[in-house]
Amino acid sequence: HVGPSFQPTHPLALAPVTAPPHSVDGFVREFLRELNTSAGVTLSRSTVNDQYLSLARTVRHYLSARWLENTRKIRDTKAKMVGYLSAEFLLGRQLGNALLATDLEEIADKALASCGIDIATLRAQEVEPGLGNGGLGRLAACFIDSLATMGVPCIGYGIRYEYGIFRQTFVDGQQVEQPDTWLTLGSPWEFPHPEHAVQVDFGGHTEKYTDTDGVERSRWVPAWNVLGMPFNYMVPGYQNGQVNTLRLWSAQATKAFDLSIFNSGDYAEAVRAQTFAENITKVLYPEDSTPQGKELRLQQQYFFVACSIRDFLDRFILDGDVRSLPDRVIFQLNDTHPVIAVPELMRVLVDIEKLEWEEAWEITKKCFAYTCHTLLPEALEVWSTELLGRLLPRHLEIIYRINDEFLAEVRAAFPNDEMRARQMSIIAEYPERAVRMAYLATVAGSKVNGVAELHSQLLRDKVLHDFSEYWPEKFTNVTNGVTPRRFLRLANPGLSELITETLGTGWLTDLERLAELEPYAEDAEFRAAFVRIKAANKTRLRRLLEARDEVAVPDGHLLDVMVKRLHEYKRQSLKLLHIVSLYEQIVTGKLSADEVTPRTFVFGAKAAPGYRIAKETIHLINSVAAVVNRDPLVKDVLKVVFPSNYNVTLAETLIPAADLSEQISLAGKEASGTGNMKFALNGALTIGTDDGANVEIRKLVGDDHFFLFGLSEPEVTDLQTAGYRSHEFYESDPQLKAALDLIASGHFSGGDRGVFEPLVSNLLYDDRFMALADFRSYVDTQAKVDAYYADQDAWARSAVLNVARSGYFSSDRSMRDYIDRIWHTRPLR
Ligand code: CBF
Repeated sequence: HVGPSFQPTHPLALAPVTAPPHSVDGFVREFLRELNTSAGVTLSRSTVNDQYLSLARTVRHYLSARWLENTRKIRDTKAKMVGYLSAEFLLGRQLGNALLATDLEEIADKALASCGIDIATLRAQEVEPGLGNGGLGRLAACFIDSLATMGVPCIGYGIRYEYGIFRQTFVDGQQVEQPDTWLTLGSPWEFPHPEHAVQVDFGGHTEKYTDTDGVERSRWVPAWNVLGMPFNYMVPGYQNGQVNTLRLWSAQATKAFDLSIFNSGDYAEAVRAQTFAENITKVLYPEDSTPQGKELRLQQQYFFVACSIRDFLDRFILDGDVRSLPDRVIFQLNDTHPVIAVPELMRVLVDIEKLEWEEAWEITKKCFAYTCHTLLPEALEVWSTELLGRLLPRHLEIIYRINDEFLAEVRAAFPNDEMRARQMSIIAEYPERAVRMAYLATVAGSKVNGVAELHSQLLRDKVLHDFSEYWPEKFTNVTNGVTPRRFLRLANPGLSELITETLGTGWLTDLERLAELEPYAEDAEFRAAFVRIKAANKTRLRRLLEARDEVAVPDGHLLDVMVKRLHEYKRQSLKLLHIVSLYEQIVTGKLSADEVTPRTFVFGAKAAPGYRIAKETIHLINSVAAVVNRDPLVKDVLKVVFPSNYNVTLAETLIPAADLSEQISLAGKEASGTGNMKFALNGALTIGTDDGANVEIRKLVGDDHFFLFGLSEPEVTDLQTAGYRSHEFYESDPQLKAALDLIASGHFSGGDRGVFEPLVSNLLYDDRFMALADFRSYVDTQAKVDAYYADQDAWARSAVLNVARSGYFSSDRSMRDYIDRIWHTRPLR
């Protein structure tokens, strides 16, 4: 840093940074300059990639003036910031969002057209950064978009994975994972800052020593270290001139290259340290709800939070007064992945800043809040003390002390209740000694929130019951939300235009204003316009899938869509049973094709590579699709489409085209869901269980415009307690039996009964997520869907009402709730 005392002599260097002129000519000039100077080519010799990179850099110029100003203001005013700590940020493509945020869409279109370039081709050139698995990572991206739009100072901290979520391909219907090489063609949105690299230590041991004041202290003597190199990304607010920062860390070796070993001829050994270090941020763990990859994953988690805490102190606590930290930041822990930040901050405050333990703990408790995103016990991370102690010995010591003091409190509050103390211990003793990260986060966090009303209730009642009894005021709910900029304005320009024509501007940052559309549900002309837009969105999807996946989506079908990670609890298998059942009934003559509402069933899902049942389900979906799609008996009424590599970019075309949104998880298992919100906002009707945020969607859109089915959460619990035997449902429902028997017969596997036997057995004799118990209710409700869809006008009315009543699900509202209930931060303005 040259620092604030640096006095440049040239007057231009003293003036504020300015953006290029907001005009077509200004844009063309910047664009050509980028082509010539950054890409080093003339327009006539440039490739599409040169043009895309130059376009992105051009848009960046418009943002950076605001960005620099924003960052300066945050520093100068010492505004309290949100430090959003998340191992995942599933950003989606950046170009469209940046053009929208800067209000440059039209100018850029014209500017490029005047250069003979179709901007759509350049937009399509962008490879989305897939730095997240699904809902949790995408939620983080929506949140930072909303905070920037609301002018709230925020810094997102995460990991710059060299390979994001794997690219999914299908070979003979089975998922094959390819590396996601998102950086290969250049990454124009990032600003690397090697000079701000941070050292991160690992391993070794601790030792006791007496400091100069005669105080006995512990210190960490690490065994090895790596460097964390930051890459900054701009996070633009929507047309408000605010730009926040996302800082992602990449691991590098402290000593990358050993020249003497290289000279001795051992080339592999010469770069061993580099390879080892870089592995830390090499890949995103392709897991959605079960921990895996253990040691490397813990390394990743510690790596990014250690970098982030150091970075925050260095960049924002310039006077070195760490006691002011709670006034300057609230670190939001996005699930358990960043929770190791708690002992890390304690270590920094006690070991480095030499604060007393008690004072450090008071500060730490004010600096963190924790969001839990799951209800599945296997998704709550635990780290064995053996591993934690080996990798982070000082942190384990700190965790033990936090736990000892916490349990002393519990014992004092509940004397003679040792059972309770054991249940609440941060350290689990069985099946191995391990640290329960959710408990650590709950003990340290100023607040703990779930992500939908039902989820937060179940957290209080079940997963963290003892804690909520002990600290009722600590627990709160913030229902998730989605950014309307990306998922309505960018994804569905037709509908956005109709809304603006009807309501005027302003609704995009005040989404509750969609309620003003309600009366238009009764307006035949408005409905007709809505239906035309839906049809155009279907055509857009049809063209995309034809070009991208070489699949034909028939015209005039009800478009029934289920897109989300493949997981048993989400129950793609239940939807599949419905399809197989319809098919079976038609081919056996139980049902005439004429009686069936023509439907195209779309799936989009990635399965974690090590998740066998999920991968077999993908295979079965593709196998059913292959048979159904070529059977002349059903060809006009049933079509199954499964485009590979579902991602944010595909979602943006798929969701606006959907008629029916499938949200069919077993009640009590989906924490919230956010896809459910995106569909409703784009005018799809939901068929769903009483789970996650479905509950709130149904409450808001109304029972008449939502197809509810299945067991409720208390009914699920009762059935479990009574003893669930899925086989009995199979035996007692001939339609279900016929569908399962057809799969078991080898009909979809070329006569080979063995291929899907494990899946069928799993459903018949285990069925942990009760697909068979909900089958009857599901297919009966699907029949109601068919009947309702026959009345196109009624359907359109319901669809419009879904849009009008979904304003609550904006991530801007979620951010307001976090601010009011947890963060207490203020906008910069
Ligand atoms: O809260 C965001 C989402 O997070 C998950 O994807 C997760 O990874 N735990 C949940 O499964 C979703 O229900 C939730 O919407």
